[in-house]
Amino acid sequence: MKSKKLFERAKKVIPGGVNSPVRAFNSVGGTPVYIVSGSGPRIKTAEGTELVDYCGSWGPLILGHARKEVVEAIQETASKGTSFGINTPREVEMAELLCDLVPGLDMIRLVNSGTEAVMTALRIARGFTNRRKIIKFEGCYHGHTDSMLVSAGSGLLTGGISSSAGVSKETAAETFVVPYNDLNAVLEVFKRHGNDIAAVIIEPVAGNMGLVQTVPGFLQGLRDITARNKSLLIFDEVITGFRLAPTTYGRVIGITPDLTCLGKIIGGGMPIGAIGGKADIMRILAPLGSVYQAGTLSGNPVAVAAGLATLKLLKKEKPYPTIAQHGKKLAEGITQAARKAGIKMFCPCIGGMFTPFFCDGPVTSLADAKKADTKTYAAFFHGMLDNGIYLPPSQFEVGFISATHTDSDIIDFIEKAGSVLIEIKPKK
Ligand code: KE4
Repeated sequence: MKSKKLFERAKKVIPGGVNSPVRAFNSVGGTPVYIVSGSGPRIKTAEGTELVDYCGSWGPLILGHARKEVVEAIQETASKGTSFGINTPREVEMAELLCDLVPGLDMIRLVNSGTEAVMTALRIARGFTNRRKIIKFEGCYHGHTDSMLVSAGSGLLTGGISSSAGVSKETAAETFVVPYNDLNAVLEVFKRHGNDIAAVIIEPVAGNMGLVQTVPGFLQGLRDITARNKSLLIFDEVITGFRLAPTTYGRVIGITPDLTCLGKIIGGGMPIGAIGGKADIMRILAPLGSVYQAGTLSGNPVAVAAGLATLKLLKKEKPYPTIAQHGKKLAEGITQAARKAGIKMFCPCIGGMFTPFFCDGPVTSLADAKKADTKTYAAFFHGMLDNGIYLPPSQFEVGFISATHTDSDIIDFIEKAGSVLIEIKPKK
């Protein structure tokens, strides 16, 4: 009841009652939940119900909710002032640590969100190459900067059309949207527009159409094509940065982009983003260079303290193998349960990221992902919620396992999924 009343009140003073659209539960129906606290893998609703959380604030909480050392770093820092708008020693430490953990990253600029990091990366690319066009991939989400709110145009070689009111068609026309994993499509666009392509931006593991991985050779292909055409390759690692290893995914697979966007985990749950890359490119940023970028709270000491505590713990504890094992066990377990229930499911996983697509696999593009039965996902979401498990409220997002989820949590998830899948199977 409390969540219902809170949502009614919220809708009077916040558009759609939410501060970010996906929280409104429009994809799964029902009343959005309101959370009052979290600890480890668990969250508590306004009604006092405890849920095991597999959304993890959309990725930042790889160490679980309210990790003691992160909270203490926030408290200790905030007690000495929350913001100065003046340089602080911790910003230097954070930039040095990120450049140390991500070889190929010579310089970093801290901002306040993933969107800001992407917006800055695109402006750097355009300023550095003196070109205008960008290539992005269908199904990838890079935050809400205008030139990324674009969907595929009528033809591969025509620029995009805006996917949001308020984005001008001229802006949209400068972004080409091609299918994920389709190198030929990228080559086609470069053949026609190569000398005006400033950058190609991609999520190296896609997390915004559900979990979709690249096919072998695809990312190296992008690296080669962009290098040949003197365009920049941008890896949007807002999700994948420090998710699969105490570094970037690019480092893990040995492909160095020209620019990397970071966020989520590097802030330990506090607002943060970062853009980093090779020194000769990054030096174009003001006050050194001609590309302007600024921010009142950029490098905020409290956010940086939370991020530093998180990164140091990840470097020390390296929870990744256990998280990956749990991801594999969960994905295999629910796939088997779906088979037993006679429901189509393809559940890819990498590290602690997973998406139960309610369709046959493989899913290598947005077109594939759209074959998933979103109604069945919605029923699964609510069935699991009724059983005390919180999943992302959309078929086209990614579930996250943290370092605090235990083996018994995973076994419990699989058992509950088994009974929910039987319950929701459409009766003949
Ligand atoms: P933020 O501006 O939300 O910090 O980051 C934007 C962003 C950039 N790049 C990637 C790959 C992202 O996934 C995101 C944001 N992710 C979504 C969920 N997949 C945030 C949740 C929301 O929008 O409410």
